[in-house]
Amino acid sequence: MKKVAIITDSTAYIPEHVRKEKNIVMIPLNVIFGNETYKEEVELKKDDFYEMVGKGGDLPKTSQPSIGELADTLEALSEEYDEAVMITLSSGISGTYQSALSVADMVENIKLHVFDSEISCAPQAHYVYTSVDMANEGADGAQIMEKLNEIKSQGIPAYFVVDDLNHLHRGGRMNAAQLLFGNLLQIKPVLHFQDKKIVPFEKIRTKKKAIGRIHQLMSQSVIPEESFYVSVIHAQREEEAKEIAAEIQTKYPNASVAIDYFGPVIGTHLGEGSLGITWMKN
Ligand code: MYR
Repeated sequence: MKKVAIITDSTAYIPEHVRKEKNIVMIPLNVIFGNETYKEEVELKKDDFYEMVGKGGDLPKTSQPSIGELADTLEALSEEYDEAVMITLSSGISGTYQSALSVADMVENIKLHVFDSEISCAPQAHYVYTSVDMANEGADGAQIMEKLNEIKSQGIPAYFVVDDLNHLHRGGRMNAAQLLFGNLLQIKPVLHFQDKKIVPFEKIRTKKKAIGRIHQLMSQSVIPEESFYVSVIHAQREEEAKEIAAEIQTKYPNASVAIDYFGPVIGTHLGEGSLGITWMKN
């Protein structure tokens, strides 16, 4: 029996060796500096990206994968697979999901199921790993989609804080009215996703207090004796992320705590110095 191919976009930031090991197909989004377009994670890795931004000059922009690239990937997969499940970043922040849906209608030799994660980064990767495990156990595309929707309906808590809200404002990923309301630009609000979009969760004055608030939200939502998975996600703040991860690990010895990164596309919109924490069932 043919297995289901599992596809995701680059913003799940699944390291290359894990993608290879788990046979995950990754479709990159693009970062554009002036006239140059780079496929993130392939032509532009995170450290080079943040170095380029740090040098000043043109501020980057981002774009979704082209329909042609998606169609070519599907065409190639159809040689080996009858079905594929593609997990995308939120349709509220990128056109990737819509493009994948159009391609699903175009391709003939493979059935493409498209799942809108309604988020990005580590929570998106969690949907991908669940899909891989199910596909390896023989589940078909419809069964995988059903499970992903079940996880989504339970929700994956994810909160983040940025150093400078202007990046989100400039990239149009946060509503100007929300930003200006209550002078959000002067403070460090805790952000989260609601209805596929980024919105302020709570107004907090400093980053330290914002991280403290996220810890508090975690303690209200997890059962400390149970095992669960936590990801601390950062944009070039590895030491800070390690400290946060160590604190979480000490408080919850049964948790598996990982450190992940905001790569070039997400980093374009959040900016260097951003930190996020997400937790989910193992
Ligand atoms: C595109 O150009 O299609 C990509 C746009 C990406 C917008 C990213 C906005 C920030 C997302 C933050 C995710 C945090 C997850 C914990």
